[in-house]
Amino acid sequence: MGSHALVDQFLRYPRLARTLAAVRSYQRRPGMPGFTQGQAQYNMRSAMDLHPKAGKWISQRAIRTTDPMAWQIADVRGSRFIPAEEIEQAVYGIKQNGFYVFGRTVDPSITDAIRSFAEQAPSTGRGLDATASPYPRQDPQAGRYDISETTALACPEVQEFATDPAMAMIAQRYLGQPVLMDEVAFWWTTTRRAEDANLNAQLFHQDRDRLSFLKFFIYLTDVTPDSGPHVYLRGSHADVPGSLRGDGRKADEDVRAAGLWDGVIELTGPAGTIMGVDTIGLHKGKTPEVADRLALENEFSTSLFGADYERPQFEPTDLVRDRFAQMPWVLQRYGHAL
Ligand SMILES: O=C(O)CCC(=O)C(=O)O
Repeated sequence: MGSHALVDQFLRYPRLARTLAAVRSYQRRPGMPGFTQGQAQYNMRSAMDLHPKAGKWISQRAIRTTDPMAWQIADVRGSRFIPAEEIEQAVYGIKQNGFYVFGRTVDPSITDAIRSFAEQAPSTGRGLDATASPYPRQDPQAGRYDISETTALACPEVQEFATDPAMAMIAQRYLGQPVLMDEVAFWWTTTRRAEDANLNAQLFHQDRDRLSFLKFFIYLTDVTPDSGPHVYLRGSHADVPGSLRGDGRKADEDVRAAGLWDGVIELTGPAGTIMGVDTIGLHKGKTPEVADRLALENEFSTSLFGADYERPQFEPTDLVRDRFAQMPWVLQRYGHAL
């Protein structure tokens, strides 16, 4: 290790201490603080180089939510995505491997509705200098097209997915702290522009926008090894060698060089497949070769400390109003729309 790298390694410890203090101060602010200072975001990401569990460690020490409402979750039997009887198994599977693929696929009437919505919704091609417009499925120009959260929430089934109580319950049990729903992402990946792998999250990386979080993905198209599966390094949520701990993208070669390629899993499945994934573990999307992929994702985290977040405006369905009444803390980011 060069002297610069050694100094940087050492500096992660004071950055960890500063992050603990910054999170405590953030949590003391009333309501939902608007943003986290850039330097504090940098310190957090840098401290997370120390170990894949560093963010969870900080979260457990710095975030003490006293509001009893924070634990309250709507009836999990109301979920049309996750069977209530699979919740414990899912928590166990994520703890063991870093991910869990649910045994049941979602009813095609739901996936068809979400996919039809995505076929006409405005989306933005990464790396293109163009305004949002419907995904040009027959002739895409970019490797990834993102549909914004505000746009996505015009679809009632996306609202239902975003506010799912069973997913909130799994995140709460897995992370051992109250969680709030902090992000919805919705995107197509295409067979084009494989050279933009970095831009399109198709190189291994850890997510570090928050300290402690869990994501759920649903495929809205059939996903085979050739059509862009989500790829995960089994067990990397719990530990990885020093060579793979830094922030930023890593090539497949880096994972091979660490002798870990046997642990790389491609998560395939038909439209309607759902998975819970701790994306502090090393993961990526695989560039599709034969067909595009549509995926929808939500994230639950223990705090909004970290990356800037949106407060989308949308017209809530009756179901979402009802869920908000039952779990206002979990859904607080949508409070202004309700
Ligand atoms: O496309 C995928 O499966 C992974 C995407 C991802 O890791 C990201 O957007 O950060």
